[in-house]
Amino acid sequence: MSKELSSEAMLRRRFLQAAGLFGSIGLWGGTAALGATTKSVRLPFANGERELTNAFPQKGEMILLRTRPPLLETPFDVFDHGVFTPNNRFFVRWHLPYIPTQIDAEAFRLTVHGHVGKNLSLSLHQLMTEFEPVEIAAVNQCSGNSRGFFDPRVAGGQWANGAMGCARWTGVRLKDVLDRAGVNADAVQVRFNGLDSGIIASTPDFIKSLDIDHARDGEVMIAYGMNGEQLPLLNGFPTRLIVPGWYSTYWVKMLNDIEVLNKPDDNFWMAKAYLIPDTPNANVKPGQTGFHSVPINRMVPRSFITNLRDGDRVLAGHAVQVRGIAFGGDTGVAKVLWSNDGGTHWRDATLEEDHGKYSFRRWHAHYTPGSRGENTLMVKAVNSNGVEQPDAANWNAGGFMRNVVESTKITVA
Ligand SMILES: Nc1nc2c(c(=O)[nH]1)N[C@H]1C(S)=C(S)[C@@H](COP(=O)(O)O)O[C@H]1N2
Ligand SMILES: [Mo]
Repeated sequence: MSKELSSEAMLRRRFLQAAGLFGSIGLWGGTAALGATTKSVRLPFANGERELTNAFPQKGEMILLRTRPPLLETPFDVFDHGVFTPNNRFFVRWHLPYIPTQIDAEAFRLTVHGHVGKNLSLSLHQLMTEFEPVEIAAVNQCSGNSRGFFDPRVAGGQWANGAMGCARWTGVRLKDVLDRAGVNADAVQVRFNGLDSGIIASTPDFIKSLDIDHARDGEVMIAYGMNGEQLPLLNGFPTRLIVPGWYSTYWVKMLNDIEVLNKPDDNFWMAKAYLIPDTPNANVKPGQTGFHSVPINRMVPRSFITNLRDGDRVLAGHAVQVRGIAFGGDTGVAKVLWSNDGGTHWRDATLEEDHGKYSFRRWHAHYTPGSRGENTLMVKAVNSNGVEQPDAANWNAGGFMRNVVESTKITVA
């Protein structure tokens, strides 16, 4: 897990320096983002026209879904360049309009309280020096990634497939921090809150909770580093929760408050929002009622072709490489299958380097297009629990957990 942390002292120095340097960030996109660019893209569904923006701090070119609070999607071609999504192209999603634009890294404190032996108030320096640093490669994916493809359409951010990314997260185990506070025997859940808030007091603060055993599993972590750098402000500087294998609604950003609870959290964001039907693949029929709902939780496998897209042309008889990314969801990728005949025959793709079970995994295959005409390429991941992507898309009113087998329609010329 921490094999890349060859010099822990050096690593800590780097993040501390970064925190000092970038501790306060003044300006960010705000309304300046609108009209700052005329470039646009067309996402592959109705009403998919979007502006491309460069107006947000520490961010390169992103697809603009909304300015305040920001929703920025990663342009899909970014995923063709490597396993790790660069920090400046990593998607951004916030719920509440007030996000601090300046954070004093020296003054910042992470507090731990509630049903614990002793309350903690930890500085960034303490987090980086008093706990063992750990690193994990993990996919951060919005529950509503790909929501724009739902048919019939559903309300919510109309993302294409770019509300996901994979990074190497550096930080400390949540377990170690909880152990220092000393969790009481009656603890049931742990609740996480960040520095963002609603402008009007009636907007419920964005807070999420995990069961106590999950919080203490040694994998859930408090990260201060992302791909070897500090976290971009919009991805949660200075610290965020990492919940490997779970949808990113739990990955609370600008995390400054941890509360140990002795009863299940019934706040809005746990009890009312981010609920999925408790059915296979969170799948129901439009209009269906009477099913049981549960908080969204573990991710499911997905895979994508990243170097060819709908409408691309390839030459008959000329070998091309088909390549892309896959992830297993809450466990590793066991295999990636691909088809060049619309799903009649499937073949194993070659898996590339394994960066750990929660990471993207690159894959490739060699494809020699046969007869001329339209052709449908497909890709399907099977995870190491034997779970494979479904052939038919799921549907639910929240637009959550899409993971249907993807198709790319190309022309053989
Ligand atoms: N503090 C805070 N953390 C948050 C959120 C938020 O609104 N506020 N949104 C969550 C959701 S729903 C998603 S998809 C991820 C997005 O993470 P990113 O912006 O770093 O890509 O942040 C999560 N953490
Ligand atoms: Mo999300």
